[in-house]
Amino acid sequence: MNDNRLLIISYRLPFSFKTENRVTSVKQSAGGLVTAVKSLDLPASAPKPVWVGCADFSPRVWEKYKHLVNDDFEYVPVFLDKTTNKGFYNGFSNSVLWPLFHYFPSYVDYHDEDLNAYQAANQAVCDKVVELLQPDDLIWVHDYHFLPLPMLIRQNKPSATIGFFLHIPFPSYEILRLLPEKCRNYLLNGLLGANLVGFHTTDYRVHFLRSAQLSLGLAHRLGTIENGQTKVQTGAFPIGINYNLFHDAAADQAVVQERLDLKRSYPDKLIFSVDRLDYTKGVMQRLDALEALLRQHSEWLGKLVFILVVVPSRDQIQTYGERKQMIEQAVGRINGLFGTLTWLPIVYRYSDVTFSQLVALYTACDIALITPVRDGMNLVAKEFVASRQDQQGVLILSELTGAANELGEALLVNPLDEYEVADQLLYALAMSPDEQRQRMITMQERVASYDVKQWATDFIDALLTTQQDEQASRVI
Ligand code: ADQ
Repeated sequence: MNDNRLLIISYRLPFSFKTENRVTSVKQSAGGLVTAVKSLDLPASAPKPVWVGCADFSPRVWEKYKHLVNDDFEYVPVFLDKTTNKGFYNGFSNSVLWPLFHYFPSYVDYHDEDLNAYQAANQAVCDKVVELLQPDDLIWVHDYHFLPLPMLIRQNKPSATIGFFLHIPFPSYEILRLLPEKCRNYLLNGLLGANLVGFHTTDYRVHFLRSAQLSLGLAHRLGTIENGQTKVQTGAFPIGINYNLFHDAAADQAVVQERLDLKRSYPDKLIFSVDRLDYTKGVMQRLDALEALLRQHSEWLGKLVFILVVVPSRDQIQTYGERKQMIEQAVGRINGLFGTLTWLPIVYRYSDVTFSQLVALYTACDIALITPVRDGMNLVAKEFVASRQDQQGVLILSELTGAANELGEALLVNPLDEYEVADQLLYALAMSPDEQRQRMITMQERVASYDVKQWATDFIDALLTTQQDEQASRVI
C-alpha cells in the first residue's frame, strides 16, 4: 500500500443503530467483507479511508447519532427511498442476480421495475462517489449489487482507478445468457469500467472472460481485456479469514466455558453446521444425508447429535421464508422419526450466535458439515479449520464451494448425493485422531498463510499497479 486514499463501496455499511429503552447505540456488524476491509494494513500516513454504503437508517437518525460512529473510517451513507431500495436489494440483486449466479435459474423472479430500481440505486451511489472523488483515490467496489457501477463512475471520471471484487461465483456463460441480451451486456459493460476485476477462483475469472468474449465480442490476452481506453485486468484473489482471531479465540475463557457446557450437554459425537438462511447453503440436502445415515446405520441412533444453526437472512423475500418452513418441517420430521423420549438427533437454532458461541461450537464438534450447493468461497469452513488449536475435528466440505479449491484435505462431497454425504459422515465418525491431525495441520498451514490481510493487500497492490501503468502510459 502507499498513501492513496481508499474509497470502499459496499451495499451495507459495517454498523447499524440500535435503540433499546430509548437509548441508541451503534452495533458493529461482523461478516466476511467487513472483517476483510477492516484488516487492511494502511500506512499511518495514509488519509482516512471512506466507506460508502446504503443506509438502513433515516437521514435524521444519521445526523443525530453519527458522532457515535467513530473509528478508522469515514462513513458516507447513501439514502435510497423505500421503493428503490426494495427493487434494488430484494428485487434485482437478490431475486435475479443471486439465484442466477448460484445456478438457480428457476428461482429468478425478474421484473422490469426492479431492474430500473437497480439502475437508479447504482446511479445514486455513483453520484455520491463522483462528488467525493479526489485525484489518486483508489476506488474498491464490492459485489453483485454494483456490477454497473465501475462504468458509471468511469463515464464521469475517465481517469479514475477502479477495482471491483465479486464475492459470489461468476457463472458459466450458459447460465449468464439466460438474462436478456440487453440486460446481460449492460452488466458486463458495467464491470468493464474497472481497471481490475477480482474473483475468488480462476474458474469464475475464466467464466467472466469467456462471457465478455461471447456476449460482447471482446478478446482477452493473459487475463486482460482492452476496452477502448481502459485496460481491464482480471485476477483470482481467494478471500481468507482473520486466522489468528479464530485460532486464539479457542483458548478464550468464555469460549472454554461454552465448550465445556456443550460437551457436558452432548457427550456423544457432535456434528455442527452454521449458515445464513439461504437455499444455496444446501441445508435441506444436508438433512437428507443425515436421515440416510440414521436409516442405514441404526447403530448410530442415540450416539450422535447434529447442531444445526441457521442465521436469519433476507426474510422479506418469499423463497427465503418458504425455505425456513421447509427446514423446520424436515427437522421436526427427522426428530419425530428417530428421536426417543431422551434423545433427539437434531438440535436446531434459528438465530444469531455470539462470536464466543460460534468458536465454542467450532471447537466442540467432531465434524463440521459444510455442504452448500453453491458458494463463492465459504468462510465458515476456513474459520472452523483456524479455530482447531487441538488439530482435531473433521471437515466435510462441498466440492461446489470456492473453499474446496484450497481445502483438498477435507472430505469433499457432492452435496446433492445424500448417500455419498452419509458415507463420508460415517467415515468421519470413525476417523482416527492421527488422520484428523494430519489433514487439519495441512489445511491450517494454508488458511494461515493466505489470510484476509494478505487477500486485501494483494488486491490493493494489484490495483495500484494498474494505476501506475495507466499514469505511465499517459506520460508516454
Ligand atoms: P456468505 O454467503 O454470508 O458470504 P460465508 O462465506 O460462509 O457466507 O460467510 C458467513 C460469515 O458470517 C462468516 O464469517 C461467519 O463467521 C459469519 N457468521 C456465521 N454465523 C454467524 C452468526 N450467527 N452471527 C454473525 N455472523 C455469523 C458471501 C459469499 C461467500 C463468501 C463471502 C466472502 O456468499 O461465498 O465466502 O461472501 O467473500
